[in-house]
Amino acid sequence: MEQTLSIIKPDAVAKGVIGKIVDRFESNGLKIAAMRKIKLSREDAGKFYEVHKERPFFGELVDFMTSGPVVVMVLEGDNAVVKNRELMGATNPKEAAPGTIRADFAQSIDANAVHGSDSLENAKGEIEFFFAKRDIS
Ligand code: DGI
Repeated sequence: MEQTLSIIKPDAVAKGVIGKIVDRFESNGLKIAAMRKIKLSREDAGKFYEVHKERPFFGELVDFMTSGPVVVMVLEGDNAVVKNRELMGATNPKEAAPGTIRADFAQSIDANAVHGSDSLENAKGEIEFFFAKRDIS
């Protein structure tokens, strides 16, 4: 059984599709093991996306991720990291396969509805960034 971190980003929270996105996970064998709605500080967002610090879009990414509340979740299930990435679709919603979360709910490459850990190792660190052991069940 694997765990991965998912974030419903500010665009999707503002559109009122938290429930629809959570349904995609639950309907596809991913259990919600932890869940919290929060507003990221600029410091949080910068730390979370530290790997992208040198990229030209880093400033926009921090602006966007702090533009409104997000929902952070731990998803649990067989092959959870890859399964979540498949359900999300490609980073750019214009390239995301039909029926994926980003194809159905995202507008643009930055306002792209969801985040998901891209490896088991990163999932561990990202889960620890937001949740204590006792928050996860
Ligand atoms: O793991 P992903 O979210 O699919 O993609 P990633 O880790 O390559 O990038 C993290 C986020 O950074 C992505 O969800 C949106 C943003 N981003 C990535 N590439 C670009 C970008 N934002 C802009 N404005 N332009 C980009 O080329």
